[in-house]
Amino acid sequence: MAAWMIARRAARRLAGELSRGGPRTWSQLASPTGPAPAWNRRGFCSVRRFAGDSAAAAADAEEEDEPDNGRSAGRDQVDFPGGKISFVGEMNFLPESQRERINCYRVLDDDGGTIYGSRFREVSKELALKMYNDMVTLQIMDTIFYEAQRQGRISFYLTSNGEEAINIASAAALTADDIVLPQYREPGVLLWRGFTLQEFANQCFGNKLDYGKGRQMPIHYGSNRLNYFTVSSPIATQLPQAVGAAYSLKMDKKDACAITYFGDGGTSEGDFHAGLNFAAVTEAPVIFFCRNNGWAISTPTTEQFRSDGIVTRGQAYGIRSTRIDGNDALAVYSAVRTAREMAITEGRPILIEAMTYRVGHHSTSDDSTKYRPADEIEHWRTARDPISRYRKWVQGNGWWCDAEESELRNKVRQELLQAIQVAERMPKPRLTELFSDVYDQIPSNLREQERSLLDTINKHPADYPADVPV
Ligand SMILES: Cc1ncc(C[n+]2csc(CCOP(=O)(O)OP(=O)(O)O)c2C)c(N)n1
Repeated sequence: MAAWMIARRAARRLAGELSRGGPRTWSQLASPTGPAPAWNRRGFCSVRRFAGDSAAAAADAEEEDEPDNGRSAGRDQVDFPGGKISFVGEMNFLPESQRERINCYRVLDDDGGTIYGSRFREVSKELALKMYNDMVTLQIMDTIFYEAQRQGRISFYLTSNGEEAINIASAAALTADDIVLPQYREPGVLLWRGFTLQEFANQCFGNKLDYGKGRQMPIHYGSNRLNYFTVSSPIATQLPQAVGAAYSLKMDKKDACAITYFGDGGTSEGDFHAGLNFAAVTEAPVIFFCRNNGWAISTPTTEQFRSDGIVTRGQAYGIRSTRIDGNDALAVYSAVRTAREMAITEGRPILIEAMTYRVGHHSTSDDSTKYRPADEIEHWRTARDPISRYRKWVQGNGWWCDAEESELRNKVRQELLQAIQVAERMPKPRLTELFSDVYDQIPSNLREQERSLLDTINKHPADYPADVPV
């Protein structure tokens, strides 16, 4: 035991013995005869054990041995607003971090074998293959749309490279009634729900079949039919909205939850904090799914926050939280299914932090080799690729072979090229759509802007794109 720990223990004993009846140990506090601390009564302990491994057990043992988290053996309790709190004779600052980082739930090792003793939710052959199919489809979709942007056929694109397991396995663990409020790097959730390649292409080309009528940048997908809120550019705005949606599901006693996705960068927004607090207080059945991919455009997580990632923040807001390997499809699937059940049956928010890496550039407007080493990207693209890891597991079960692989890749490629051709030829929405749908009755100032736009086009027709009908 470190010298400072011995000294602190001695001080604690002294302080306890000077007060009435001597000190109580952590185990006494947690024992059936003593009052269990609030965090224990809420079941945080058992949740940690479910997700944990020997490291969690070691951490538990350490807690019994040496409490240093401000919940230690105090005797006199006072009813402050919000509940009883113990007094201690020692000034106690909560440490800024735990001695060990929170561990990470994983099922598949890097070679696609299941880790001995890992617990995970059963995945049937049919489900496993649909998951694999969609992960590959998402990867091909990213490659082809990215190329289309480079060819100048669409104005913008953003890939989910390296986050295919997060996209598809989390979607697979939900039901169609669950409401999705995405950031922008989760089109795979929509793909899983049945958004067609043609629908993706229509949105990216902003043609007249795009549900947003060409008014949003590419990749801002949305679908009423599939319970998928439209992506909005300002990050983290979807979090408080997700809590509202989840709360309404709870009021209606629906067997459904809301799930909202966001990146590590999104957690610096005020909306992240408002959303978590709002959810904890209203006990809304919402899953906060954080994709911690290490980067927010060019800002690494080391410059984004000093906490042990995102998972620790959940507990600070009174939200049950877990950290998982986001590149492990089975871990993602198991965690989201379990989170979903807890959220709905217990009426509570859950936070999941999925550790991963953004393999692609932030978007087509970015060149990430300017701020991170190319070999780091290459390592994650190859050695840590979630698709090949999952494929090894699927293939190891005898469910997949090389011939099926090339057939699938060719088929998806063909379908996508066809969808792009159709989307590109489809006329654009009329210009007047720019002004519709915001207000029930278009107000006079917007009418005025519409007239002014038409006048300008009439005066300078050559400066206006010929393929947009006026
Ligand atoms: C409110 C707001 N602030 C800043 C931006 C600019 N911006 C767009 S994406 C982005 C980084 C987001 O990073 P992260 O949440 O980690 O998601 P990732 O792109 O890594 O998936 C920023 C700062 C924005 N869109 N909205």
